Amino acid sequence: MAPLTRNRAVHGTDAPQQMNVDYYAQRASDAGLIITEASQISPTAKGYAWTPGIYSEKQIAGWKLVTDAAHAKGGFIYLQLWHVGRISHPTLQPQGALPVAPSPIAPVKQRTFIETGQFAEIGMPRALTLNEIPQIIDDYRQATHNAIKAGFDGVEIHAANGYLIQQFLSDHSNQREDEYGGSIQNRLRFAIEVTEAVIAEIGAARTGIRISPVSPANDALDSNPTDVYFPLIKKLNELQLAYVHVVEGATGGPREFHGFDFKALRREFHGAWMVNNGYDLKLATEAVESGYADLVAFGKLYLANPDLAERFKRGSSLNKPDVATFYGGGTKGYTDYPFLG
Ligand code: 8OZ
Repeated sequence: MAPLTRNRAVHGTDAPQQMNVDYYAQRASDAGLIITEASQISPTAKGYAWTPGIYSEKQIAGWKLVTDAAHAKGGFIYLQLWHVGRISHPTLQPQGALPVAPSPIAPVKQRTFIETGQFAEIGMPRALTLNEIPQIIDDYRQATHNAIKAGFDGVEIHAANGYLIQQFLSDHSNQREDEYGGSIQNRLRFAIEVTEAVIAEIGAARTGIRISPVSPANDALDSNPTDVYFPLIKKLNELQLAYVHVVEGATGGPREFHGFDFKALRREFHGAWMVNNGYDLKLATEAVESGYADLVAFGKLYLANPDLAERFKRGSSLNKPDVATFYGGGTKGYTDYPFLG
């Protein structure tokens, strides 16, 4: 099950609550591995209303209920670690501050969803100073520590979809002149240091990372993704991760992208390769049987089908995801999708 933002944590504390426990428990005996929705590693890491955090005791306690329920069903569950960087809004930030980013560059025509229940334009972020970066890396380490306390089997680093780590990777959003910007090696530095910090807490065998090399999501597409992602994969080989998780194409959109060779990128990596974006049973079976992918993550199909794998096995029809209930709200469109009889 792929990570899916659902905006249903407790308002005010961003702690998981009973309906979140029920939602994950419904899917835990069916999915081989659940990757949770993205969860902010600190208050500044938040970019949307009611997303869960993994930095406070209340949040850890809420997640512990989720992992206990998933494990009781025989499931495995990884937490996705998230810092949104510039994809936020002052009303979501401590003291109404500006969101932080590698460089003071606003994403073009991007909106976020704030706690009034409305969409808001994303503005200019504040560039992180060089001496603030170690604290953010330590926030990833602490969040990993918290995830272990909360009973997770592992963590996935969210380096995709135009959030902070991809903002450092991309020449479009990173125009720093210090050791975190400029050359490819410098733009990879933040991603690698975060990954090393996470591994130091939980071990490489329980650490995955998600990337989206060609996704225009949140306006962080690099001008030459091949130049960035092949060296990144080479570096990741040295770290012996549990897996690399790749969003192919535009997140939630077309899989086609001219001039980027995902098959070659896969061959570059020596470990387990997880793919995502628009997979159905046929495409997934081909990806695995051809030896291209080791794992396939399903997002919207799992959202709407708590027993997706069972439906695949039986060749059953699938429930349709209801877009109107994706982000925010209660149990409607969340824990009420029917199971097979
Ligand atoms: C949809 C809405 C809000 C956030 C991502 C975490 O794209 C997200 C996200 C998706 O990775």
